[in-house]
Amino acid sequence: MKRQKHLKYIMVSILGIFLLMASIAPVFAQKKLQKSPGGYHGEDDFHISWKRYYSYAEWTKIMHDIQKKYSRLADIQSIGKSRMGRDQYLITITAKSTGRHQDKPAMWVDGAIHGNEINGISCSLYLMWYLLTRYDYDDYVHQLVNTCTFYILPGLNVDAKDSFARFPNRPSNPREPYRPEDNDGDGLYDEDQTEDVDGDGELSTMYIEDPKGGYKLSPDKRLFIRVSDEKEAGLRFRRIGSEGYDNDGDGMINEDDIGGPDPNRNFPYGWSLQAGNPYPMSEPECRNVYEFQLAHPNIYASFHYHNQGRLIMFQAPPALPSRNQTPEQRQSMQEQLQRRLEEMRKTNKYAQLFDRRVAPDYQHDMDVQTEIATMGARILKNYVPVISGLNGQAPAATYYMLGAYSYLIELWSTQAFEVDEDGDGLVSDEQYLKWVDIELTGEGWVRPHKVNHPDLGKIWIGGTRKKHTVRTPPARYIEMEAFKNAQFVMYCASQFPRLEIDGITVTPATGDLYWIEVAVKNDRVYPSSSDRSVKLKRNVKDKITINTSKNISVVKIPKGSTIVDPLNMLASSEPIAEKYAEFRLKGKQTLRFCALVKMSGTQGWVEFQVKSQHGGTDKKRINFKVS
Ligand SMILES: [Ca+2]
Ligand SMILES: [Ca+2]
Ligand SMILES: [Ca+2]
Ligand SMILES: [Ca+2]
Ligand SMILES: [Zn+2]
Repeated sequence: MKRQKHLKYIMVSILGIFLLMASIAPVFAQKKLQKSPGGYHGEDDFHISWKRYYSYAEWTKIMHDIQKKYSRLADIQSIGKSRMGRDQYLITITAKSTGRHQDKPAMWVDGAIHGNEINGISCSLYLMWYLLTRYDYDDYVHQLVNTCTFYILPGLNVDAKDSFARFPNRPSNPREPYRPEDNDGDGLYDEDQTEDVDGDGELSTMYIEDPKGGYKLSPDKRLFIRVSDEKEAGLRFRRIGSEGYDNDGDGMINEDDIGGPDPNRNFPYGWSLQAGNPYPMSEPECRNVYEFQLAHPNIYASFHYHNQGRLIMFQAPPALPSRNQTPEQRQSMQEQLQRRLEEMRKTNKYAQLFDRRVAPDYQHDMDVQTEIATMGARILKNYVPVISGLNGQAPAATYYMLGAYSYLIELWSTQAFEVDEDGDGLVSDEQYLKWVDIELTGEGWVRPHKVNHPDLGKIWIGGTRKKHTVRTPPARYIEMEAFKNAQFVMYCASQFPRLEIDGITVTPATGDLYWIEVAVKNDRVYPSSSDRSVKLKRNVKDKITINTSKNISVVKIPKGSTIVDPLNMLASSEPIAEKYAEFRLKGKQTLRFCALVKMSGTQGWVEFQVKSQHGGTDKKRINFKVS
């Protein structure tokens, strides 16, 4: 064995081998590159205050202004109009100097498909701003914007979100696109909506004094609480409901509010009539998004911002049907999983494992999503990764119909993190008020107060949380959430596939024949195409092409793995029999290819080029001569 190795060494050494690297992307120097983490990174080159929410007119102006300033990196378009005729503006971010946006792997980001979830707009705008302002200063951002495209649609449901931002509203309303619906069946559409009766800018709850009522004021007079002792003396109240008038005089208040079907049940995959009515893609706001995505097969992954609950909801491959498992077997499997996770968390507290068995040809997608979710848990800190559902949701269509990895982020929560001291997952009014007092320094609560109501006479209003505390954070917390989330999106984009020719070796065979071996690697988490896109036949295969000097020809060899190194039977390669071979590279995978070439004369060159729809291109050449 030793002797053979020695022989081989001698044979190779008679060749002078020179590697020439052909650089693909030209290098663009960063004139303002900041090397100190404590230094200025450009954000104030275009100042945006993150200490407030914006109306549609305001945030679309911000988009247009920043695009003008960074026109070499950004373009704006309207992907279509909402039901009420508002433009859905999308900003496309990529360095134009390094290629066209449609030729680079892209991240889709949208916010506020539910109109009340306007912190999703803040997060989308923040990502836009971070990428553009830091491009010249920050090497990481520079590379991302050079090599990827970001399609950012800050406010998807533009009608409802504008109403939510500008007018007094409950934290969870208005939510749906403005398709007229007759909720009370009286033949009129949206004829009795909520109103801010006391004009304080909040939609709170109305109570009326009633000796037989079931509510009383709490000792500190901030809450309406249930009466426990019937005999106890004092004021009693009856609860009426949300602030508003009886606009149509039918004796009911707020019985026919604005808003149609749930837009995040309106997408085609897993759609059902009950939630997504009247038919898939019936809402123009959703259809415009899906049509844009269909027309842009370079979209590799997507983020969809919602609130609330601090969740990283990712699309996973379909679960294998459980084959006649008994409940006991099922439970034992879950316990095993739990034990493995506990073991993993001894060394990484962010480790994740998910209870989903998938078919072998989906395993890589499952592994990739697990790895990404683990990093998400680390970057976002107090967010919990979970597998997302189908049900006509936007991310389900992205993954299952387009083959792009997708993530639904539930932003913010006062529910289990900021306020829930006893950790039972619920927030009592008392716990909430403690948060208001300590961290919001008194803001965030509507105190009960007397009001004259035109229909009801003397009433009380109050005893509720204010709009921007429950589902949309108080303005002071916007940037904290937005920054972490921008980091996670950027991390994912940084893991988009990148194909590289790693090394080329030349080994003499017999006479004028030579084995050329080339390694192609992808050291990113994501594969060159998802398992799902392969299933959908939407993936474009990666391709390796061989070129040679005139005196070198590629010898035809049969397909199938070839052992190029007789000393190492495991070092098998796929032969490039003709001019090219097609393949698919998984995340963190290296594939080897070989070609048998015949050379006349004493010197020549062989060049390899790889081309991948999402993983870019690379080219390397090897010159060799027999000395
Ligand atoms: Ca009606
Ligand atoms: Ca209605
Ligand atoms: Ca009010
Ligand atoms: Ca009414
Ligand atoms: Zn939502």
